[in-house]
Amino acid sequence: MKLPVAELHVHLEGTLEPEMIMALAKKNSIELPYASIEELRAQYQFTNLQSFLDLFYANMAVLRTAQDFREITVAYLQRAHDSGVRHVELFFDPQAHIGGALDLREVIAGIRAGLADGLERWELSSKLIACFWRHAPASEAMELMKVLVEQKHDIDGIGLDSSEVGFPPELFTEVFDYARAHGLHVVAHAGEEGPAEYIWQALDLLKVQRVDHGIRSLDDPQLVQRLVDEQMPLTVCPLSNIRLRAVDTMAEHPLPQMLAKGLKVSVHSDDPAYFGGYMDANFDALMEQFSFSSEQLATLAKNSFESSFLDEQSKQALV
Ligand code: ES4
Ligand code: ZN
Repeated sequence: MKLPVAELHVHLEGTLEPEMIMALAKKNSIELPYASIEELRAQYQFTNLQSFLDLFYANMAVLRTAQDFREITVAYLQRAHDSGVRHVELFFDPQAHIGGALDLREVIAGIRAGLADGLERWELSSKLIACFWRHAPASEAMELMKVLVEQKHDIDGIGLDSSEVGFPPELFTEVFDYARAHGLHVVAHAGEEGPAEYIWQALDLLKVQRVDHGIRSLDDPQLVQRLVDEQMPLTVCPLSNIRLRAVDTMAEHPLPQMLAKGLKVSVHSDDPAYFGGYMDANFDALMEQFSFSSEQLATLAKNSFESSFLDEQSKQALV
């Protein structure tokens, strides 16, 4: 199903399709432990977030040049456009790409060139959000944060992702203070596998403008009340939740409950090449299970635009 929406929770590296991984490995002379696409695809069975992240980080090592980043960005935007997406706020993981021959500036320039291509070809507007790894030390994030700000890299905001349990948001308070002081937008993954307490921390300590996932908020009625009162955006990723076993089956997915409680939820694809599809596939799976009314669909679409970092005028043009 194709609904005009804003995609606010998609990781660029999670759009790397198996065919692209094999082709980039060949081009960049990188040895992968899989002999064929079928062997690679056979790895896509996840038991939790970490089992996915292990494969995800290994595969993204095939990205080696600015042109690689440009090409995968354009390939994703083409697919997003085909699935109804009108505006994208794209995540990427800087820590995955630096330390080798490639400079952070080149990575960002490659992605930005791809985003410019998307605007020109499909009128698809975009923002770029650099995510820090919560499994890495906050000191490393802080160093990188200063580079991002000092060199005035073309970044619209920062996020926090990777392994959640055991890495509470509070560890990154200083990094987020610094980012906000420099006018960057701030979001964080919280309450995907981790407890409601991590969502409280993301709100109170990181002072985020959106919570990525946030499904575990339902464990805490006081938190739900706060999120409803503040109309805090929650970017929910249904296929991701099922494939990572954060939710057992689509029938048990909390999205209908979240909508009914008045939470500001919208639907997103997270790592579409790994979790069974893009925006359209997420809506297909939801519709098959819940047969949302046109009113519910309109709310989800409206929430996606309103939760974006577009200026008011651009939002109104898209809603
Ligand atoms: C991610 Cl599904 C998910 N959760 C946390 N971090 C991530 N990075 C890429 N996908
Ligand atoms: Zn995510």
